[in-house]
Amino acid sequence: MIDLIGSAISSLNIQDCGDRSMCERRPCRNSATCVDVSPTEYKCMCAAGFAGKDCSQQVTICDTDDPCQNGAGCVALADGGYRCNCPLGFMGPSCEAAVQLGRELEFRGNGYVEYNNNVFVHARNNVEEVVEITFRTSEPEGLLFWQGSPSDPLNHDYFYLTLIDGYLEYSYELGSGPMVARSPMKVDDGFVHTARLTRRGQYGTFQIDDQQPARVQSSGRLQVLNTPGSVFLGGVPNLEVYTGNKFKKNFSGCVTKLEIKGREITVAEQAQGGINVRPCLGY
Ligand SMILES: [Ca+2]
Repeated sequence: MIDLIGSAISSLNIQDCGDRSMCERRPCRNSATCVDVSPTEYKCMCAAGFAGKDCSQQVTICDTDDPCQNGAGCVALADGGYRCNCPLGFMGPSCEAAVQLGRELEFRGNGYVEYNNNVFVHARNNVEEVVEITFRTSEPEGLLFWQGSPSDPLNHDYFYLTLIDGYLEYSYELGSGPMVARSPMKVDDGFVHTARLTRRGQYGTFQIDDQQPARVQSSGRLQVLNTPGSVFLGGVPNLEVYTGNKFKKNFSGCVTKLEIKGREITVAEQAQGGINVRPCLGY
């Protein structure tokens, strides 16, 4: 019995590694240095930026220095630096500064505010819905307002307002073909503009400032906007996941007022999340 086990172990040893050292099998990854500790043990001395037994795990400044405060997310940059995604109510390079977010919000193309979808419910299609957004920007591209859930395979409805080539674009999709309307003039001039979007079933209007409202209509026959997802102001957490890459960028500039169905929507009262939003001071 004992002999059988003994010969099994020795034959295993011969097949497995013979008389070569552990390091001769090259177990260390990413240019690490291998050190034989014993005939059956090795140690990898990892190169900078890697960790783990075999140095296969990448580490960044976010792991080593944990530089972001107040629950902020850390993003390692290609140049070795980092960026902190500050939660609502904090700003600064490390999100170290507490701020009060009032009515005027500044976005820098990397943030958004998320509101529960109960701020924009589409219950009946014979009631007019109105969204009014007052803003200023000098950037020709940027998603201002989004509600939709393209990750739901059965439901591609959406409602949005975005800047594209300096123009405003208002669009909604009820399931049978979208309505897409562009502003007659550019609005990326740094001045304050108000967009007034209305919709009743497939019909709507699109008004910029005190101009004549344009009548708009979605194609097909469907009437109901089915958007179970959150309402986003200033952009979304991930343009691919949330919008199917319909847009190039989140919004840069200030939103000074958001009103939905006649009710002012504020961060203090209705926001359920968001990142990288600051009071609109210098913009
Ligand atoms: Ca629909």
